[in-house]
Amino acid sequence: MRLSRYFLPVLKENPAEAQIVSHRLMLRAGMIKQSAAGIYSWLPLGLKVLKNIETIVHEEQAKAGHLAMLMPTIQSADLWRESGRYDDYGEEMLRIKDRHGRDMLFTPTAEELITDIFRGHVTSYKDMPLTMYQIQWKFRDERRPRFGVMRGREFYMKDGYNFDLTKEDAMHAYNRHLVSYLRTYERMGLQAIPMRADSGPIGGDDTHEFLVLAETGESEVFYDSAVTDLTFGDRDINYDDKAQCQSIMEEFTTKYARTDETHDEALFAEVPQERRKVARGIEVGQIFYFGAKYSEAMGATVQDADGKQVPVHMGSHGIGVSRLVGAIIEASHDDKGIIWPEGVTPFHCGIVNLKQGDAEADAACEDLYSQLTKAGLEPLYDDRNERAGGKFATMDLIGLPWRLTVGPRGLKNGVVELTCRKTGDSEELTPEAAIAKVIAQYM
Ligand code: P5A
Repeated sequence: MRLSRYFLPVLKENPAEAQIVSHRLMLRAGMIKQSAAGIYSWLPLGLKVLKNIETIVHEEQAKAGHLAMLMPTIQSADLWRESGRYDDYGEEMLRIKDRHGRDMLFTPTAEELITDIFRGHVTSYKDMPLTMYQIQWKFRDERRPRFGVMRGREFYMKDGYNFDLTKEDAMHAYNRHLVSYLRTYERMGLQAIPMRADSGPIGGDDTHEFLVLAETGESEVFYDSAVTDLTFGDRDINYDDKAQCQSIMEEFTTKYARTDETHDEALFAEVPQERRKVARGIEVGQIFYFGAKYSEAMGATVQDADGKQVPVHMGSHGIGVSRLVGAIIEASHDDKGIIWPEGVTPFHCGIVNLKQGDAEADAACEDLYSQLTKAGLEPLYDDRNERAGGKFATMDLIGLPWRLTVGPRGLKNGVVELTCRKTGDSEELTPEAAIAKVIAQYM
């Protein structure tokens, strides 16, 4: 992409309404624009990051054997009356009437709708286990929408639902989700710690939230610092292997890590004092097992091997896809701007032409651009007629991991400059060597 043809409405000043750094940087980098309280348009740069996060979620869900589908955002109130949640959900639910006066709503979550689909089609235990998920917009009329996409009213969520014959199978689904979420967040460059939590309006007793530690996080958390040493890494996982999934789940959840809702001072006191941490975190996901709560209320039963009708065991699992954009920035930025992890960056590399209009510099930039593109990467070429300082400031603000700087002086010596956004380190390399190095980062 050439910056001269892109829509990147960067702001020079810090927007007064933004209280935390991710909100400030998303506005300044031209990623989002507020349209109403807690409701945002995603501008081209922001959308690219959102889609990259979505792709990682889809890929990891596919590996775990979960099936992608899509449900509508507008639902009939009738299903929610069956489960009892139409009245229980309270003011967070946006209620709508259609032209015939029927009660509709904008979906805040989709346990009812998926249960309705399941009961309409699945009648036998032979068609289970089954896990389906979607990535779809949700609406919750939050009392205090704030911090940009972190606590929006409209937000993008991955929501998945498992249907199993037995509690044991459903707990395998729970563990499988926990493992797949660990991998998902790590690919985004994040450490998200599973913590025992409260299930709120979704229901059930077994639930973990995934928290990214950050001072600006809205949740207070209590944990044994040993949990921060755990990483999933590149170990092999067989998602059908119940014992393996369970042992990874135990590895990541046995040490003390809880949100304030479930915090237990007496248990916490058993953690060695130097490892006891109280901090703040951003909730980027949550998994639930709630057994037959919805299947019983809505008559989602199947025939088991003995020919008996039994309600199915269920759980649901969510990832805050749009919130993650903010969470990643909270975890990765400096005073100049965003520092994208390579897994989610909107462009792989920036190209800064120090002397636009200089025949040699222009040709060298075009050549870098076409070679990177041919290699399957997406560079962002700042081809505007602007001061070098302004170009650098924009590149630093939007946070691409690598920057190639091209100018007549370097070209005379046959070199361009390659700069790493994270470390600030620069090196002079031949254009070929610089291209090879950038490509190698994404292999
Ligand atoms: C699980 C999927 C559920 O709704 N039902 C379907 C379950 N869980 S949840 O914890 O309530 O939400 C899942 C994740 O969505 C993100 N999230 C939000 N993101 C931005 N703005 C909001 N107002 C908001 N509310 C929830 C969180 O990351 C949460 O973990």
